[in-house]
Order: sequence, then structure tokens, then C-alpha cells
Amino acid sequence: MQNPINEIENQALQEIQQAKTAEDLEVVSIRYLGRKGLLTAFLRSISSLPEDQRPAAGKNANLLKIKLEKAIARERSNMAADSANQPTGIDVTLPGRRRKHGSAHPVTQVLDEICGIFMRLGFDIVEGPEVETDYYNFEALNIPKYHPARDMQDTFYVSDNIVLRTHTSPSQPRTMEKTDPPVRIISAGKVFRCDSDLTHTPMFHQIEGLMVDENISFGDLKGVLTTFVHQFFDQQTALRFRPSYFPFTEPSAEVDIQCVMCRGEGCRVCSKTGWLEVLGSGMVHPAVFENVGYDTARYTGFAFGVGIERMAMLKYGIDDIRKYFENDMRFLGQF
Ligand code: 2U9
Repeated sequence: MQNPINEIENQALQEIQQAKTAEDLEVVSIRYLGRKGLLTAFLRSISSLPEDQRPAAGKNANLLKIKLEKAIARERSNMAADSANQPTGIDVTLPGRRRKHGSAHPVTQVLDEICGIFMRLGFDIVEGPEVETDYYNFEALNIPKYHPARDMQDTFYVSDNIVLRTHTSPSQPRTMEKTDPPVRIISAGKVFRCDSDLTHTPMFHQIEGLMVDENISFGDLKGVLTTFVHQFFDQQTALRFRPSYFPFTEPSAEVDIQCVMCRGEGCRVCSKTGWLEVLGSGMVHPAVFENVGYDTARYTGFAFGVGIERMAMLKYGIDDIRKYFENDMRFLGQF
């Protein structure tokens, strides 16, 4: 007759081998190692064996217990590895699906880039309302009643005294009223003018800047705007300051850059002149300082303005400003 320990061992190992699932293994484990299992029962029965047989029987039963536990654990991990290798219906060699990424609108990209350049030059950004009073949009900036800049053709009037701001400058007298010099600010955002063609839309974006302190000269204006043009276009871009007129600056100058299309040779974009107008600028008119209570004997300053859509058109070679606002994804997706 077979030794009971050997009998339990052979039977248990056979059942472990025959187990097909984790559940089968669990059943085997309980049958032999569980509280009422065959091996557990044998271990309990050792105390009733003749005394001289007990040590060997105890040792063999405990060794078998360890052996069965190991065999069950090994089989369990084999089963887990097998199931991980089973085909799942997913072909992991197929290329992944590309996610479509959105991007900032080209006007926003250029606006951010220009703000970044001036912020690195020490300018702070200020904001103001798009629906503005007549006073801040015109009067504070030395644009008196009946000035041509107030023409009904250009300005969207909300009421007699309220307009859609025609430029971003009104935020600046608002800031100056609350802050003593030195002031270095840019105001950026939407402006509105009743105009629409290849190069004009009723809403467009501007950045206007202002620097006020003691001893600010036209040389500072030239230095800051030259740095800006060189950083936005490239270091080799030639520029010229051409006398002009704005009611809020005296003297005033428009800034032209060498044509970015023909490099100054003369082409359709620059109307054969070799130059493109990119900025308006000038020394702040003393009347503007008086309106905000600045001492005109002590302080001077310069100001400038730039149209964002125009800058983006020149940078990206776009010929029709309306493309920015048609929301055609084939156009916007290129930026
Ligand atoms: C204060 C005083 C003066 C801001 C300025 C311009 C010249 C200018 C245009 C450029 C293209 C607007 O988008 S555009 O049509 N802007 O030519 N803007 S000087 O002058 C100021 C601003 C604030 C207190």
C-alpha cells in the first residue's frame, strides 16, 4: 500500500497540472491545503501516530505543504502570463490615430508676439473698455469736436457721448490719471471703425504704446521702435521715420520698413516704392499731458501705434485682411 503522504502528493500534483483556470486551481488549493483539506487533515492526524513515526511524518507533510503551495503559485503565474499573451482583437502594430490640435488665431499669435517684445523692453500691459466715452476716445487725446478724426463715416456712435473705441489709446489717459511718471505701458485689443475693403475691416486689433519720464526724447522713440522692428521682422530690415501728423503727438512720424516682399526693389505690395508703412508715432502732445495733470515742463514722452492685422499680413504674405475673419479652416490651419 502507498504511503498516505505520497498518495496525497501524486494526486495533488496531477490535479494541479490538469487545472485549466484560476478557479480550478483554487478548488485544488482548498481540497488539499484548506482548513478541511486532505493535507491539513493528515497534519492533524500525526498526533495519533505511534510516537517514533511522528517526527518523520510531520517533516514530510510540512515539506509537501510547501511543495504544493509553490506548484499552485507557479501554475497561477503561468496562467496569468498566458492570458496576457492572448490576442485581444487590438492590432498594436497599427499606426495610432493623430489627434487634431487647435492653435491660436494668427492675429492672436502676432498680438502675443508683439506684446512679448514690448514687455521684454520693460512695458506693462494695460486694458480699457471697448465701449468708450467721447472724452477718453477723443477729447483727452487732443481730438476736439469737429476734428476730421471724429467723422461719422469712421466712428461707430453708440449715443452722443459713447462710441466704440476707434483706437486703443484711451486706456492710456485713463492710466496716466491714476499713475505718476515714469510710465511705460502698451494697450492692446479690438478697435472699431466703419470701413471695409481689402485692407480694412470694421473691427481690427491695435497695440498702442506710451513712455513718459523726464528727458524722454525722439532718440528714445527711434531706439525703441527700431528694436521692435528688428525683433519682429529681422535685424537686417531697414526702416525710415517719415514726418506725419496726429492730433495727439507733435512732432509725429510714420515708420516705414523696407518692403518685406521685394527687399526694397519695388513691387505690387509696396506700390513700387520699396517701402511699407508699419507704425505711427510721435512725441506726446503737451495738451494730452495737461488733460491728465502731468507737469509739461518736467515730463516728455513718446507714443506709437501699430495695426496687428497689417503686421500679420506683412509677416505671412497675406493679401486680403478679410481672410482673418472668414474662419475658413484651410486658411487658419496654416498657422
Ligand atoms: C497717448 C498719446 C498718444 C498713439 C499713437 C499712432 C500714432 C498711430 C495707428 C497705427 C496704425 C493706429 O492701427 S493704426 O491705424 N496709430 O498712428 N498711435 S501715435 O498715440 C498716443 C497714445 C496715447 C496718451
